[in-house]
Amino acid sequence: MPLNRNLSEEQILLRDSVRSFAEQELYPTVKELDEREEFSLENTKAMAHLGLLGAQIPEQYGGSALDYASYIITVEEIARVDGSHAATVAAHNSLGVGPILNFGNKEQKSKYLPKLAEASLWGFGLTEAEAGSDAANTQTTATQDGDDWIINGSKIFITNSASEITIGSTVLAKTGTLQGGRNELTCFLVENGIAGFTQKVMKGKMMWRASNTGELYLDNVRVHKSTMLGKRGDGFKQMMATLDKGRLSIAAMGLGLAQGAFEYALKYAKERKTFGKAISTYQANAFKLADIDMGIELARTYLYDVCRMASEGISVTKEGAIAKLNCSELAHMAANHCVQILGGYGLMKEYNAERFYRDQKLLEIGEGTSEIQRLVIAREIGCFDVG
Ligand code: COS
Repeated sequence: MPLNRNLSEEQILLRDSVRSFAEQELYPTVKELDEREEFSLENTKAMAHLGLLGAQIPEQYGGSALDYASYIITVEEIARVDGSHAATVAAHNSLGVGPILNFGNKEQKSKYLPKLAEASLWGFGLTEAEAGSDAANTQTTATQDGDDWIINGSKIFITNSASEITIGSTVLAKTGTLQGGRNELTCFLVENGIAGFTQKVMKGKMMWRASNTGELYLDNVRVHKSTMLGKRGDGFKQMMATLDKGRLSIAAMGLGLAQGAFEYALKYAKERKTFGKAISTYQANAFKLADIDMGIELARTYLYDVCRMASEGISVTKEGAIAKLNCSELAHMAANHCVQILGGYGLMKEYNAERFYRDQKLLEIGEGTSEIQRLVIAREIGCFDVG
């Protein structure tokens, strides 16, 4: 069990209530949803009802206004039970709500935040077929036409963007070319249902199979200039700053998954006997479990510390990358050891180890691959500032 160290009484209460919700309400459904590759409206509404979709939203807009560490704890607790549902919460708060909350004007906040605090979702339209790690290589364009902008292009792998309760997405588009040939990039808040904007659910995923992932198509989508987020040309920086903090929620998913896999493997290892003894007593297994526990303790301390920086408004470009990289590698190790300890059973869908093993892989790819995290850290420590 995680320690209460460094947590306030409110945070302990929050953690315990989200934990029992995840165990009692979500857990009984997650295997079947994963198997059927089905996003659950009912579970999403239940998470909204608990205040999890409004975690970052100020009270004046109907949200729970949690500090960053508290929000991260909610993601961690859901991920301890299931990656898909944790992805819905993390993507919604960090990437859906985040840009509107941090860069939206009063009208935009008043229009969308109350809905997003309830059971509505919002997508983060950054990634494209030709713009993944090279996020600035956006091919989607927005061309000015009087008071309107006409958007053309497509987005791919966008979490929460194509569900029945999604009301729109933040779309990054090229609005011009800067001196030196770089793209001028601008964000627009594009509502679902407007002419030319279509969403398609992506199926066939290895992991997070019960989360909603969409492909977005924008075919001469006409939006008013008031849908622009912040200033023209600020889009890339808004997206990068959103990812800096968003990576903390991916870290929380890695930490939660590692905790879930650890508890599952430890319980199994204490019950399973070979050669007349519980397999947890064999050094081969005991040391694996000790390594995961050590990783969890260290990762949690660092992550909560960085969350406090984020709550104070301190930039976490390097720290977010470190936390995300560390926790996703921890999740990889924990899920791998968990399968190994369960042996043949670890390979069967009936056991949670198999789902942990598939779900962890996304953490090393989504919101910036592990290679991009190393690049961000290397840039921040000045490796490339030579000569
Ligand atoms: N916060 C705010 N601004 C940032 C920033 C950050 N974290 N990172 C870069 N910027 C700014 C830079 O300061 C620069 O501003 P100026 O034009 O004023 O100099 C501008 O953005 C362009 O930055 P840079 O030249 O460093 O951009 P690159 O094209 O080299 O991209 C990486 C840098 C690789 C770090 C970026 O493309 C990236 O993070 N890629 C991964 C994207 C990702 O995680 N995708 C997954 C999405 S899943 S939701």
